[in-house]
Amino acid sequence: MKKLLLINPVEKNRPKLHIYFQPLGLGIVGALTPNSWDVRLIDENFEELEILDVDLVAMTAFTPFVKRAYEIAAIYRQKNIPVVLGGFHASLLPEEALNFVDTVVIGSAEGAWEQLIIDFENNNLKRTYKGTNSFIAKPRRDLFSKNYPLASIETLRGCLNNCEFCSVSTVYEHQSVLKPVDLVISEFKEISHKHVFIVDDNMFGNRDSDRIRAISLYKELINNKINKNWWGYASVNSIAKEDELLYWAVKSGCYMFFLGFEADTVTGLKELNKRFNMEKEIVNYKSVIDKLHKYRISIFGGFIYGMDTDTPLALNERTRQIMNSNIDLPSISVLMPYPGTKIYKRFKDDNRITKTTYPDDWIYYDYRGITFTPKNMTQKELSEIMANSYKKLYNLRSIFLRAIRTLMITCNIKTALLLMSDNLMYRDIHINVIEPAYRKLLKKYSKLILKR
Ligand code: B12
Ligand code: SF4
Repeated sequence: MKKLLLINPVEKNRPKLHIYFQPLGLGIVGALTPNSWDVRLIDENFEELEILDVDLVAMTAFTPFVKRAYEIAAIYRQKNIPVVLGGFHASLLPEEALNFVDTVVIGSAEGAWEQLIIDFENNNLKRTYKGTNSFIAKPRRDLFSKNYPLASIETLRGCLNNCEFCSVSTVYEHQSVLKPVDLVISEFKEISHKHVFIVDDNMFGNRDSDRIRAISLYKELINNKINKNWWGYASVNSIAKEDELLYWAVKSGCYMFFLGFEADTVTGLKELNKRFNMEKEIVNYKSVIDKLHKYRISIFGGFIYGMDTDTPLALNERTRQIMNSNIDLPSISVLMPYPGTKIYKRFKDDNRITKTTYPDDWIYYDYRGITFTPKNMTQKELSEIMANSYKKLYNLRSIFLRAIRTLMITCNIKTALLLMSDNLMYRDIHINVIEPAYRKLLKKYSKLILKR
């Protein structure tokens, strides 16, 4: 029997938010592998890397974890075991990846992995494969570590929008495909976790057919008595119009939506090519927030700092606006020029990318790094603004008051506790003031709530 080793590489010494999210891509690769193969997954979120005697190694990697993937590849390649890399970073920079691994899979695993296995068995492994954006197999959930406190599921892939900072449309070539509802339901039936994260970038999609499908999916979750608590991403514009959708979403178990607000100004949204967050050239987030709260859905709101239209004054004002908003779980991050995005190209052309010693510097392309020269402030100023904003957003008083507000809005103690633990987790990541003993307690506590 041939042996395939899947590895989820994790860069150590960086914030550990990823320990909540199962590596779905590797689960799909496992599912596409013929039964005649023995498949094992080493997940560095929870396990130490082992050097095993296998026939083939396959890894996934986000940009900030790719350096670790290359390190692991070197170890296995030294033993003459071929290494394949897939996922976002390798899809965006296949030439770079090919310097460190034997084969790169660009885009989806589907349509590429099956051929790769045939070629491998025939001693004819190619350098690159390209997948097709489709749903063929359910991820092999038995491969995932039991330590993940919530399950992840995909119901659509890709996005038709074109935000300047985002790599999704590049990797999936501006397509968006829907997973058939019956396949999603049968996947939900295999999930034992009580809490589920729907990873789709834009749950309601862009087309009317996407919305109709979303409603039928929520109805089927109810008809099939799936009975999970779930959260997912939605775009501000689609959610503002969607009473029927919100009604069924909440009935089917939705307790939170992540909304990419990004900026609070018209100029900022235009810069990001995210005009669709505005209504008639006006940024009116309050009505969107109120609408979700009317349905007792809590809000995880994302904002970007450091755009060319941002000044120190404007950023302090953004923080003030977030503090005064009713967002239940605010998340702010520095604009990040990921490879393959339009913003990366623009900054590179202007000589503004400052972390360029690749692959080592890819580790900074995560929540905490500042990798470019901002236009209206220095990197130091931006870093100070971030630090001050984190302190304001995640001080214990703010977190506590936010939890009370969430409780009043959602009338759900579990949601309020869960969001409080998420806010504390962000405090831990960004301010780093939690003692190890409390950190352990926090982990246990959030696991306990997630189980119910
Ligand atoms: C869930 C998620 C997370 C989770 C973690 C998920 C995990 N498994 O670890 C969390 C919230 C922690 C997270 C964190 C981050 N994320 Co994230 N995340 C996602 C999201 C929304 C879904 C991922 C997912 O499960 N998709 C479904 C699975 C099936 O897709 P997939 O893993 O990509 O796999 C498919 C293909 O890539 C391919 N494939 C993948 N691996 C392999 C391996 C092999 C061998 C093969 C053949 C194929 C293959 O096949 C799969 C389909 O068949 C994506 C957006 C998206 N559309 O994917 C962003 C996304 C992947 N994240 C992104 C980023 C930038 C980040 C952060 C760096 C954010 C930040 N600023 O810090 C951090 C990095 C981690 C850290 N520092 O802790 C970017 C990646 C850009 C890049 N260049 O790497 C994305 C694309 C979002 C975006 N809009 O740009 N993320
Ligand atoms: S809407 Fe979201 S997933 Fe789509 S391009 Fe914009 S940021 Fe990316």
